[in-house]
Amino acid sequence: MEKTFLMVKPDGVQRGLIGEIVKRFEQKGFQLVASKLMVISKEQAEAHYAEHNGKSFYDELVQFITSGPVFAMVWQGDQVITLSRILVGKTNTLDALPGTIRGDFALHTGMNLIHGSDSPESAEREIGNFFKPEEIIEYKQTIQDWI
Ligand code: RTP
Ligand code: MG
Repeated sequence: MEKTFLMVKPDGVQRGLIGEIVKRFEQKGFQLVASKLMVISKEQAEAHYAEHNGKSFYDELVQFITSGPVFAMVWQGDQVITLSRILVGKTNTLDALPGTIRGDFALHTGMNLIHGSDSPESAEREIGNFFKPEEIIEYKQTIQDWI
């Protein structure tokens, strides 16, 4: 079953949106298999956003993502990588449609509440950057039979 890494960023934690965000993925039918509130180290942040190293917003991005607790999660389900990016919404505030998490709650491109892996390779790398294998809980969820 496909897995993805999703993370409520420091602005989402501060705004009390963890529950709202978790609710949306639960209601879609995905299965939560790991989660924790944590403060990301600078090294972890740099590894996570390595693809953006050198861009104008990189330093600000690393500073922001390490500025307070994040809520890191692994979710599982059919096409969860692509479908969760649709639930998240577009990166640019002006493109993030109502009905998406960013469209409903985010005002700024830099502070956009949530991260989601963008490919199977990113998902595997990001899950490994934030979770030990034993922190991921595989369990039978009967609702999956009805989705
Ligand atoms: P994320 O990686 O956080 O899920 O977001 P994303 O795929 O939608 O966007 P990405 O292009 O990977 O950019 C990573 C994060 O960098 C910040 N950003 N700021 N000021 C800017 O032009 C700018 N562009 C990107 C955002 O926080 C974005 O989520
Ligand atoms: Mg990205």
